[in-house]
Amino acid sequence: MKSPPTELPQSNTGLSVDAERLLSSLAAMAELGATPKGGVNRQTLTDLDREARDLFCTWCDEAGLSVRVDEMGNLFARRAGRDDNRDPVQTGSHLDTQPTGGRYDGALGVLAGLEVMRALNDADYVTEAPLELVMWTNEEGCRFAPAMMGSGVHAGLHDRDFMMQVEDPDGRSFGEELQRIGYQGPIPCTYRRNPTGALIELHIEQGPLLEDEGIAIGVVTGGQAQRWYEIELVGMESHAGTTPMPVRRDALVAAAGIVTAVRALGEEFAPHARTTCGVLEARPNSRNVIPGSVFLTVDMRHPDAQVLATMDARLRAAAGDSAGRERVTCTVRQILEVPAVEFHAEVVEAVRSATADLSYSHRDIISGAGHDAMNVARVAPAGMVFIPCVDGISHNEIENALPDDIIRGANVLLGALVSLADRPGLDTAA
Ligand code: HGY
Ligand code: MN
Ligand code: MN
Repeated sequence: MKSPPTELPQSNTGLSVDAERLLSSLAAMAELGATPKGGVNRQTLTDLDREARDLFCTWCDEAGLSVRVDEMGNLFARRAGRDDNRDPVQTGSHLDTQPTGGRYDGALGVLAGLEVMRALNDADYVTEAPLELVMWTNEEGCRFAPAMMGSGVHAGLHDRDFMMQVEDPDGRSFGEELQRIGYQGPIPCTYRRNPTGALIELHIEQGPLLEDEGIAIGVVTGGQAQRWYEIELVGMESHAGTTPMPVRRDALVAAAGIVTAVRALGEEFAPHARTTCGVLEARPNSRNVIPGSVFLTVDMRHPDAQVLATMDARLRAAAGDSAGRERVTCTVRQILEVPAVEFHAEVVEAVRSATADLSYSHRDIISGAGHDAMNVARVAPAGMVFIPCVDGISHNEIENALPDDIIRGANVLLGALVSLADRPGLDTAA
């Protein structure tokens, strides 16, 4: 693991984060859902998510932040500014994880944002515009699809009532679970009700680029487009021992053809395309019954929306062909479309100059993963900061980030947020 020099120079604002405090908050949060392999399983709206939210709110109270909860359970923790009429400069991320998630995906952005508030308190520094730390509900989308749900309703990309009735694999609805954990708030989940002057999200890169190049900070200029699909295949359940091969209508064989085609699409549209089948449920899932039906998910991404549209058409054709060969029915449902996003030039520049001010090595980078900041960018000035993660691994229990990288990222976040909050409001149209 090559990593940049370990000096952590002070910014010219004289402000800096408290490294030990941030690292111990990350360690404490990682205890909630800790797995034997060192990862975290803290899926959205579970009791562990509630514990994480409770801890987050306690820490915000201790830091003197006033917390409000919206209808989707998004949490907004506000630090007053000298001019409280200004739209707040926001930061934050998510606390929900994948089932085999890591300690930093999401939690880094939330807790580094909290550390920024704590560091400003230590310095008795009050920014011109208020600051807000946001914890978005259900960023991962693994228990309740789609991903980035809380920020998606906030930004007007998803309908709140539709999301409330989305069910998890056990048939529990999002709305019931949100109420059950006690985090369905009274505040409307709309951007208009919770405006953003500017937003910056700190996240691990979740890829190998920064580490491979020995670069400390990724100045994120945008995010790639992504589409999520659910595919239902229906054939004929039948006896594994008596049903002759030529008459079978095997939904799993049809699914296998689609999985192979999805992988081939990723290779055909290399080097930027990313294609994944993450969920495959064969029913009745009995070893001596020909699968009568299969549920399959597809995740496709590409920086160029046009190419992704081409891949969409190819996926649908391949699914139809594979189902046709096996004489099974095939339904392809697109459940998420995140357009490619370009972050706001002034926010990107604030990140770049905060990084340069600290003499950290940096490069521009496009996000391969989806993030809440990409939804917010649809309605307000937004940007992101990346730090390397070890071997570029994420969505895996061995996900790791080095302490010096974490502190560098948090110091860049501090400098960029203060810079944005102390200047006149951004031109939101830019
Ligand atoms: O899928 C993603 O890119 C994010 O981790 N939700
Ligand atoms: Mn994330
Ligand atoms: Mn993630």
